[in-house]
Amino acid sequence: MSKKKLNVGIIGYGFMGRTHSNAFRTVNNFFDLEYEPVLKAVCARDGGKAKAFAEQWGYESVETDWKKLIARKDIDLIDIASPNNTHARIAEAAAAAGKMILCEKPLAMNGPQAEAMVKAVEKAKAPNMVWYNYRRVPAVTLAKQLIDEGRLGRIFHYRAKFLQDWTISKDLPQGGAGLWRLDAKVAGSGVTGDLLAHCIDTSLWLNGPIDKVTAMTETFVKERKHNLSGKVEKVSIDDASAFLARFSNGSLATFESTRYARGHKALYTFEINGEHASIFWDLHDLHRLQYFDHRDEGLTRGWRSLHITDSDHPYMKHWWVPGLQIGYEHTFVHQVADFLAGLSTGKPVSPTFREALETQKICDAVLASAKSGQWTNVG
Ligand code: SOE
Repeated sequence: MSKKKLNVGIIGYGFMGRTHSNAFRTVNNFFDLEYEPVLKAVCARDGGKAKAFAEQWGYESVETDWKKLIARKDIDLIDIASPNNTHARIAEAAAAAGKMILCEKPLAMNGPQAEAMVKAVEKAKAPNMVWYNYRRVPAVTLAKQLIDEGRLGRIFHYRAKFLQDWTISKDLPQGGAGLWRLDAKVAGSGVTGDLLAHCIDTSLWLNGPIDKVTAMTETFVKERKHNLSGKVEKVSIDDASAFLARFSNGSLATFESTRYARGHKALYTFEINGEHASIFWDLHDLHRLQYFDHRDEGLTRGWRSLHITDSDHPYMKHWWVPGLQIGYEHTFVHQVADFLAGLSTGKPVSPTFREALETQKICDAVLASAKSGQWTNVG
């Protein structure tokens, strides 16, 4: 069957530009879908780098102005893989031009900006989705299935952390390519929007809404040289952020993220404790789900280490033979596959901009609480 072509214009060629491009290129090899992404154009201010990226990944053309990309009649979908401070204006213009929109996380710099983006895509009825990719790790998707089936029973605790260590050196500059995550004017916030946003997104999906939070943040290195100005400037991002939360279902939660946990490169873990069963997941061992069920027979009761590689497991029948594992990049492929399948059924695919707005509101509440020292209601 010949596929319906979906012409993609991507903005940005960094780390996320690569993960998304790989997903667009790979998806139809493994998933049987009505739609097929076509890598039409890559857009970035640096024309030389954009051209090199286009050659490497197979994009047909290059633009250096995102407004021109959006104005092109041959582009169906705008994929925003550029820094956070560009998301809102690109998404709003793309929606007004009738494009579909995929946006890298976090959706925006803050809640009000995200709210305007939601209005824009909903007014335009533009299919939209945010790349919170960890939902599509098969083990995490299975966790969702087990919770929805009621296997854990009433949930008491949710515990998540995302730890890194790459900004400990005070000699690391802020700003510019690769280091804009350290510049609050570009990133919006530090680890709250960059890392905790992942933990929050997964938790809302698995455990429902969060009502209130109390948080603390710290900026350990107060000044860094700025790559663009060449001057030493104040650091305004949060280097570390931790908060307590109360979910609407009555469960209690702790969330922690930092870029100062020496030895940890990307340790995202969560544990959920319910009345009957508990679940634990670790990004460093992403194909395993640890599961404890108190209803097991006493003699052999214990934590089970499930290897999520069988064809019964979420997404796995599309890949290799049972027992062979997949990795990080596949989560992006799954996300594109679900988005394309959603175009065929006409159903929105999660997380939509509206769903990602909830994560943004919680990030705002965390930052506000860290400032005021008070419990803060979400939204
Ligand atoms: C930061 O180092 C980062 O790349 C995040 O921006 C990503 O969202 C996360 O998945 C891995 O870490």
